[in-house]
Amino acid sequence: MEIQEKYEGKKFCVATIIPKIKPRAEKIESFEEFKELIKNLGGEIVEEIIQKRDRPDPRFFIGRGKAEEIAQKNNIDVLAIDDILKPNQIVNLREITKKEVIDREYIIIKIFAERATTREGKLQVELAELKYRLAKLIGMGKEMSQLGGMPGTRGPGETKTEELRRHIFARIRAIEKELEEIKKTRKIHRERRKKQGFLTFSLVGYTNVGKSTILRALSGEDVQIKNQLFTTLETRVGTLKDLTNGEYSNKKILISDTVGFIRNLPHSLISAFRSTLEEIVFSDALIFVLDISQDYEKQFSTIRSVLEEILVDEQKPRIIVFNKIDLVSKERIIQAQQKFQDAVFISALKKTGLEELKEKIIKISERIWKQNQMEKTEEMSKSAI
Ligand SMILES: Nc1nc2c(ncn2[C@@H]2O[C@H](COP(=O)(O)OP(=O)(O)OP(=O)(O)O)[C@@H](O)[C@H]2O)c(=O)[nH]1
Ligand SMILES: [Mg+2]
Repeated sequence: MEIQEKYEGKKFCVATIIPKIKPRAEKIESFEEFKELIKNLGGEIVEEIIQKRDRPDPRFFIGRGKAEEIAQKNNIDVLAIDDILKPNQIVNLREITKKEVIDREYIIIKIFAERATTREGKLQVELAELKYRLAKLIGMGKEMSQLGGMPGTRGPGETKTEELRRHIFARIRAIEKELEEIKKTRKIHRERRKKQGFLTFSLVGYTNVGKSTILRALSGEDVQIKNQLFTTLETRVGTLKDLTNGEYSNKKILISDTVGFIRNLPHSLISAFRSTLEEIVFSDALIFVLDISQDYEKQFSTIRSVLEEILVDEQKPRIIVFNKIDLVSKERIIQAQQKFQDAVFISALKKTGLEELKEKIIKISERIWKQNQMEKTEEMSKSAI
């Protein structure tokens, strides 16, 4: 597939479709976010298309007419569609527009690719990209074979894609093997921590809501904090510290920070990042972080759907934290308080509300330790009988 590796300075036409009758806010918000993602990649948006149609065109997504219009424009390098395109739609759009054509999934994979720094992160991104390419190739194989040969026979196109497919499969297997090794080491560490009575609280939330800032504020860990999407792609763990004197408040409470979420996080990325996301699955409790200055209801539902997808136990204790309260009015805080009555309201940047958060963490920890102790005693008495 002829996909350019870098988008820095490239000129983008961004496009989406919205239903004719009842334009849905969700689509528009997603589109705004999509543009943000492209800017994060260094792309320049020169054209926006919001096409009113109830369903995507099966062959050209935005419709043949629009595609032909784009073909006429010389100032566009890339056509980016805020949705997941079918392989045949990519082929058709590319043919008609003569531009590079990419979708939401690929844009997110590319951002991850730019941000990955660790060996594990890089491998996971490569895996996601290969899975993406494979999915598009499977559809394209059919397209190409129809183009290249008689129905039912192997056309030259198919032979070529077959070769590529085999190559991709081999690389996927090699990466999965290496990731499996990393996963094993991680498992050993996790089990050791558990045996020693450590508890882990996982920060979960949308990207850029301030998870790493909270980790730094609570543990003093020197983690990367940036006003951009997907700064953190790996897992970092810190020990809960006393906020006034920097001493450990309890050496056995760990806070873990990991990759952030986004609406419609591609399945290829969720499955590739499974080993990183596993830290959430195996943690003892969760800290949901919501940015109060943004659409927090959407963030909340995104967290829930990702957790569901990675099979996190719904019964796991959780604390809901609203961050960035320094950016909003009192009214907005009161409104959120009414909806989420047990939530904690903080500003990790200004360091307000952190004591309350810490107290909640300690309270939940004591409850879990007590429960674990009871289970242990029960087991011991059972084995004594
Ligand atoms: N105003 C304000 N800004 C904050 C607060 N907490 C974090 N930020 C800013 O929000 C941006 C993102 O912070 P991070 O801690 O990197 O966010 P994150 O959730 O770890 O983001 P990813 O790693 O990209 O998923 C940074 O510019 C922070 O300085 C806060 O309480 N108030
Ligand atoms: Mg982060």
